[in-house]
Amino acid sequence: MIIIHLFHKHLERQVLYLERQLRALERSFSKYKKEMDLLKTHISDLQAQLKALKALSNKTQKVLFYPSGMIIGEKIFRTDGSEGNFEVSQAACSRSAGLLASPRNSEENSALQQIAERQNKRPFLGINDRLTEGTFMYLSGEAIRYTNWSTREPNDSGGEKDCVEVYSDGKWNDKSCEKNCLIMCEY
Ligand SMILES: [Ca+2]
Ligand SMILES: [Ca+2]
Repeated sequence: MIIIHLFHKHLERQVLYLERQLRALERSFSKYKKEMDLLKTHISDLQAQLKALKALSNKTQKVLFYPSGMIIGEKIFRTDGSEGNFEVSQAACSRSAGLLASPRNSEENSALQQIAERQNKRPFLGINDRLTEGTFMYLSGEAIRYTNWSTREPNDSGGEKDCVEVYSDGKWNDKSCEKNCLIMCEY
């Protein structure tokens, strides 16, 4: 009898203990739920701000750069409409703390093509094979990874085509570095 009584007491204590634990858990849960709701509100506020910033950035881009430039990702392509051979173009870009335009992917190439189209001119790229014939490199000496050659280009016709121009369709052609092209810089 005593044993049963003691066991019953023990069970009661266990139940009380568990009930307390459950209440504590409920309190924590409701605290976390409140914090979670607050976080959700913060996130949607941030999303709204980001959307507004993007809209402003698009507008700024149009005001500042149309028709002479474009922002693509973290890069800006820009031309003042003037022309020059490769050396002149390269010097002009570095005077304005930029580099000759070197598209690294199709999005950049397409942006560059659109700007050139507005000028109705073909730009030089910051790419050439002057060091090793047939191996086109960026001005930094780094091997190019993205290319957009036109059919049967580069052909090095006449053995003197070491610079690269962009046709109006965005395709590339190797061309004499002495010829004049649109000066297009990137920043
Ligand atoms: Ca060549
Ligand atoms: Ca060619």
